[in-house]
Amino acid sequence: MHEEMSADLWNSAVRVLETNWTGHHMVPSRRLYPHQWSWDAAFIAIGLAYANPGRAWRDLRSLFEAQWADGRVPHIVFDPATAEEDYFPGPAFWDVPGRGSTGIVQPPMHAVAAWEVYRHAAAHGADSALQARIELEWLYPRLVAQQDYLTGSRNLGGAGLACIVHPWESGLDNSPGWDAALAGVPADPDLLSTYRRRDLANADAAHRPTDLDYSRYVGLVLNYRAEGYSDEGLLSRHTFAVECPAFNAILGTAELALAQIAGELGRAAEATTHRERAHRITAAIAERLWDPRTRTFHCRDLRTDRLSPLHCVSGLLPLMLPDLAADQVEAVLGQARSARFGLPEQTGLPAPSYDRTAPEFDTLRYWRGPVWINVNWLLRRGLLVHGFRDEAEDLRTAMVRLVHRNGHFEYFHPATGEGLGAPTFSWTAALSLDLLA
Ligand code: 2M8
Repeated sequence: MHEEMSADLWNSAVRVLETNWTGHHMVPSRRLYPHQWSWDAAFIAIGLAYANPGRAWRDLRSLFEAQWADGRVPHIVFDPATAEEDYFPGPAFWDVPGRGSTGIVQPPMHAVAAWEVYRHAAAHGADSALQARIELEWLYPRLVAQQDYLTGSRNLGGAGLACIVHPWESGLDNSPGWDAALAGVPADPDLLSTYRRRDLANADAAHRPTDLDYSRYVGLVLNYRAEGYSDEGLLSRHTFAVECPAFNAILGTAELALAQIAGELGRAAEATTHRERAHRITAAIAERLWDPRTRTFHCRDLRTDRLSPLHCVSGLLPLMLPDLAADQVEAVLGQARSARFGLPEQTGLPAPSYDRTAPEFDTLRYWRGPVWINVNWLLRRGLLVHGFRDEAEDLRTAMVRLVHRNGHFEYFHPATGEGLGAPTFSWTAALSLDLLA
């Protein structure tokens, strides 16, 4: 990689993160997403670990200060300085007591992020190392509570996996993986006429979820909200309940990061417990989300107890788990290399969010085809975990080249590489720093 190209990309990434810093947290992008998002904060911290660890800790703290008493970390922390009409659905719609957050979650990337920021702290000097220790001590019990919520209250299927109760919880909002489960969610076309979709003021409608999707998204929130976001008996009164392979692979990876953190903090017994929990999560993913016919992972709809037959990039992410059985590792690698996802050796581009060969593949519409840097960063991590160094390096180079050529966009056209969505997007910038380091 040319030094000049690396320096350009590094500098532009730092500028994006400067622009999106509010003084107390990072926004994903200024106009489209004017609040703080949960898993964005984790990816952002991973990049800030190189450029500004103080801000990484500040951002994680802002998020965890909004953690609920039951351990859930909300998917959005609302900025009181932002007007209600600047994002839909905003705080009045969610109607959470205290009104500072939503009531749903996102993938628990934060233990991984905290460990990454901690691990790099000493490179910034003794004060940074000292601060990192204090922040890690502060975060550790909160990260444990987050995991306990997900493996406890959200273990709706009873097998030890976390169940998501809204597509927004996956982070892969309109992924085709949810289509079958969403078909069972009542869509009230009149519901949306009472609200205004703010996203369409800042993005092309063809690149976003449809109105039909949004009417279901809104209906699901209203249903969860009606019982104060309680998970008690949720399966019998909620129309969307899914076990996602990506969410649960991150859940298992988080336990492994917690084991490292606990070890560092001198809590050896707890470290052992976290490793055992990671092992159990891996076993449950292998048991419940693996389809021997397609030889890959799929999401399970708990309401029908069926696996989705579709191939989403989420099905590749259990590769992050070191205990995954060798035949499953080989099969997932085969999927990643196949025409469906075509690792860079075939396309020169990172993996798309959805199967290129499927009829629903849509080059523009958000999580239904475009390339996203965060999931490719996770996929690369999986490749490294299992020793596929050449593939991991090709993927890293493809990501760096894509962002350097096209800018720090939210997502990218999976054939041309053209940037789509928000143009100065925080996690694209932050992860670029990690990929360059
Ligand atoms: C997208 O989701 C939000 C809703 O949470 C939206 O569409 O308004 C997703 O890409 C999600 O993964 C991401 O965390 C969020 C902010 O970047 O935007």
